[in-house]
Amino acid sequence: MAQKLTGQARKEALATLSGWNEAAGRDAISKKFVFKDFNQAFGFMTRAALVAEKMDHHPEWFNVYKTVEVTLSTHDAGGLTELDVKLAGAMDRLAG
Ligand code: H2B
Repeated sequence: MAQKLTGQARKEALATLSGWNEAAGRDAISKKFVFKDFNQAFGFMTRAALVAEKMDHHPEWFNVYKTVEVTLSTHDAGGLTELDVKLAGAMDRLAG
């Protein structure tokens, strides 16, 4: 099972991402994606869902019109792991 990211490894992993913040009150990262319209937002969610399913690692997310708020944490590990950082990077690439 993936191990929780701590210390220097955590610092280095988070440094590879941009626009992601450590969530308040829990061991997770979050980012608010804002698209041009609902089509773009939902297209992103569709593509991200396919990546997530392939990884067997799934986002918590909330969509309103053209915004998608994403929170990533590894439930099985009870916190942030390399899987979350990997999925965050993939989402950034999909969002362009
Ligand atoms: N997604 C996330 N974010 N965290 C998990 O711990 C997790 C998951 N576990 N997707 C997976 C599914 C697990 O429940 C299945 C059985 O592999």
